[in-house]
Amino acid sequence: MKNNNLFAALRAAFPSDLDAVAIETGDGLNYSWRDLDRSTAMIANLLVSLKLPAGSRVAVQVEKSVEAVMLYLATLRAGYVFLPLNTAYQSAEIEYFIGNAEPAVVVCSKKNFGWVSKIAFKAGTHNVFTLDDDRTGSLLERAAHCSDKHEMAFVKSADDMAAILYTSGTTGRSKGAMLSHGNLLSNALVLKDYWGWKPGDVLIHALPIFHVHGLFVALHGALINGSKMIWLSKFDPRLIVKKLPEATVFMGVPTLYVRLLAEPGLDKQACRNMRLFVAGSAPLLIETFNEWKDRTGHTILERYGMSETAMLTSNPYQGGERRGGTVGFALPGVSLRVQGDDGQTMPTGEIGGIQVKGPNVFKGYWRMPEKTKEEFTEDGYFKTGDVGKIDERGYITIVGRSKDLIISGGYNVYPAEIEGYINDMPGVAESALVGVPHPDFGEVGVAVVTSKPGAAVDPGQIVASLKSKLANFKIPKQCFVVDELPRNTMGKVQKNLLREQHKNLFA
Ligand code: MLC
Ligand code: AMP
Repeated sequence: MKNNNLFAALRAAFPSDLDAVAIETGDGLNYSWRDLDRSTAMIANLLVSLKLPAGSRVAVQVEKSVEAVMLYLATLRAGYVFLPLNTAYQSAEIEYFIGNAEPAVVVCSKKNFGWVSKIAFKAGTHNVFTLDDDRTGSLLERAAHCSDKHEMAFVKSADDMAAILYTSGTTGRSKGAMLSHGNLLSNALVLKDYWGWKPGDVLIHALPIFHVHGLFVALHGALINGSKMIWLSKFDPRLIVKKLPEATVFMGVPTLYVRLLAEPGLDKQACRNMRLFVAGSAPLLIETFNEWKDRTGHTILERYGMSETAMLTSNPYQGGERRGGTVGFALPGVSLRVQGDDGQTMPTGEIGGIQVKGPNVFKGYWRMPEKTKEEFTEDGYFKTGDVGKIDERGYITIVGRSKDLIISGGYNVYPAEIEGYINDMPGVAESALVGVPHPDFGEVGVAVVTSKPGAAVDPGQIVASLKSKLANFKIPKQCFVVDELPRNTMGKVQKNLLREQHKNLFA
């Protein structure tokens, strides 16, 4: 019987020369494919020694490092479920995720062990390890005593869960999108082919590894092709420009491209060996697309995806034009349609809700069957919450979102969450968070707040108070206190008017 473990496919793609370099870090350390094999075996053996029940979640909030990748691969290898968490999350956020996911293992950085372990123990987690980006921590200390031979866990069904990614989705609190081994493998294989991965490719990996883009699209892309990665723990545009001549593939959110364009060293010569620049996670401005072409001679390939589905569409790698402002075509195996409010399929060029189906589409939200049901149509399409259109040549353009979501520098900010915190502050009557254009982050949140009669509310204090509770990228970049919020006849706050009013704040 076939083992559906995603790790089996990734391991099978390792090159025959296991001593070749698999990962080179920004500070010059080299890891061979053999190192990856042995270290993932040791960590997998440590996990197995804990005698965790099947389907156990391994929640991880650590700085980016090669060892963090090994932990991810080891979790797959041992047959458990990986749950990555943004390093910017603070205690209230972590408390929610750990409480909701009930992981059997939590791995955090040493500096956070005190508060994270308290939260974990309260939620019934008995195993809390530490891992720092300097290759220290109790996880590796314990794994060092384990064998470097490990028999991969047998994954019976491709539908078995491999990872949970928390996402704000369309409404409500963060929900855990359950991604299966089959979801992730099918997407990796489709992209390997569609983007023309080939022997000798070298990927510059500069994205965080707690979201789809860095963890799945970039990492799986290189691994399933047996390609070397230049592994940068932080996004450092100058270092990337320096490393470009050694690489062939780069992936980034639009903010990364904007910041790279500000580097004087970015030119055709630096990009002479590159064959592919991929952008996604947020809309890429046509100005950035054009400027990149002028400076480097390369046409950025824009693609579209989400946590619940991994990659859905892509501009062509070859055999067609990469059109700026569009996200290309539905990937092979993905069925994508644009639907109107009455459930009718929209004619060419007309705008509607984007719905998708395919082997890459997740099975549902963790322990939320009702919510899952709401997000799927009766004929099995997932409602993405994105609004778009398809032109006469089949190119898909995303024109907006029906979900109330701000995407800032590639990170999702869910206004209802921030508004909830602001509304609970003393003296505040109500609030609205809207996204406005920003030259660096693409879009940022701006808070508009009203006070209770007679109360004096200080915008600076609101921001300071949010900073103590929430991940930094969620903090509004500006806060205004006003007499009232604009409303329509139904009494609903007109966020479009607020967006319009503040659209030039950062111009
Ligand atoms: C950092 N800051 C942000 C921010 N990132 N503000 C708004 N939006 C962001 N994304 C703020 C911090 O709050 C802080 O403010 C200041 O910038 C410096 O913080 P930093 O951590 O030093 O920032 P920096 O390292 O420069 O990070 C910027 C970045 C990072 C663009 C490199 O945000 C990033 O890596 N983004 C990529 C996100 C990503 O991978 N998304 C993929 C999602 S997957 P202060 O005031 O505290 O100083 C997905 C599906 C798909 O969407 O299709 O791919
Ligand atoms: P996440 O929930 O973090 O997975 O974010 C997914 C969302 O990012 C999608 O639903 C889109 O709204 C947005 N997104 C991803 N790629 C693109 C893109 N190329 N252009 C516009 N929006 C994008």
